[in-house]
Amino acid sequence: MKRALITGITGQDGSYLAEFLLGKPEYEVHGLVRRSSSLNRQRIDHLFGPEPSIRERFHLHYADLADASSLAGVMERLRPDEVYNLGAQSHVRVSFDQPLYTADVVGLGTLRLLEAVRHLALSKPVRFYQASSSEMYGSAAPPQGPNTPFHPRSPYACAKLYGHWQTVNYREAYNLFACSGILFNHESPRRGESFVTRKITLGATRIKEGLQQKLVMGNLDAKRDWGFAGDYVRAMWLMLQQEQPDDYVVATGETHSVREFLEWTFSQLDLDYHDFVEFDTRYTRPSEVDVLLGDASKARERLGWEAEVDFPGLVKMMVEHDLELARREKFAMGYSSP
Ligand code: NDP
Ligand code: GDR
Repeated sequence: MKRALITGITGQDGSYLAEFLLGKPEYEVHGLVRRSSSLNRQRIDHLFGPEPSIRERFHLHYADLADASSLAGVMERLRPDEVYNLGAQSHVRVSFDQPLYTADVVGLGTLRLLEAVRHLALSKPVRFYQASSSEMYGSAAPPQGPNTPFHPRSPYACAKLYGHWQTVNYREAYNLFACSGILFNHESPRRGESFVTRKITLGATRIKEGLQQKLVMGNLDAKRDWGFAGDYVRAMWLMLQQEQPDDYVVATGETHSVREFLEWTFSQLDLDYHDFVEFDTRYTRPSEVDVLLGDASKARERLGWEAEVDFPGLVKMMVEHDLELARREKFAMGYSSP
């Protein structure tokens, strides 16, 4: 059996990656979880379902990226073959309100985990994946690819850049099999509710069902290269299966504005977004990333990776999912049958 350890397993990507690896019979998957006052495992609960061949290969352990001793303990106990570092305070806007916390978990947290991996690598081979981000390119002109200089524009992006360079340095200094995946935005029906795509699909479908009157948004002109999270976790795994460790950009190569995402979503529901969307500076950022557009040609050529879900397919998938949620919510409130 191959043993994988995932930080951030309760998040969007962690849940898709766990599913993807458990779909391979040779993998045992271990995830790190944090203690919270109420359970937040909705994205992975189904993996503890009736299928014993999955359930028996899936395990959770308490640890925190802020706590080096917990990481070292888990690493020694489990001795994994692959480590995927997906844990993070991943919200860019929130990182302006909590810059030190974000730097600690996202930046130093990566270093803490790398140290634990380095110690393990003294006694067995281990491969490490770092969840780097297109936010590291910040204000660099599009398209952004492996040779584009970084120019981060938020505490989150600065912390990710620190984690990225530590990953590169551990590869060079200690000959560690460490890869950094510079992933552009990727979304899904499991996307956190406060990221812009999910906020839009949740809001528009609730408006359609009469559960909400308006949607209050920030900068509609920002452009992002949006893909489907399910496609992107495949790229993470592929990076760790290569002969040599390297860094890769993962993106669709298409960019769309937040306004376009609104248009596509509302028009799918036969609504006009102009009738429902309001602006509030509460949702703008002190410094913005205007345009992200990734060049994933290296990932295509070396990993054979391709995005399978396109922009219209992504919007449709999210709208259909959230419309069903809104209908259930309405039914639960006693409006009508579903
Ligand atoms: P989410 O915000 O959905 O998930 C983040 C995960 O990190 C959650 O499981 C969360 O746990 C966990 N976490 C937060 N703080 C800590 C901590 N102190 N110790 C351990 N775990 C912690 O993020 P995504 O799944 O969208 O993203 C996965 C990774 O990829 C992140 O590192 C993100 O920054 C990065 N990334 C994401 C992109 C995207 O478009 N989605 C693009 C590029 C990079 P809990 O549930 O307890 O809060
Ligand atoms: P981003 O994602 O900052 O790119 O980081 P987010 O969805 O939060 O914002 C995308 C763009 O939309 C604009 N925007 C709004 N954003 C939010 N959240 N809420 C709003 O109401 C709103 N209105 C407009 C933003 O200003 C921004 O320009 C995501 C995260 O997943 C990171 O962890 C990851 O590293 C990057 O993607 C790649």
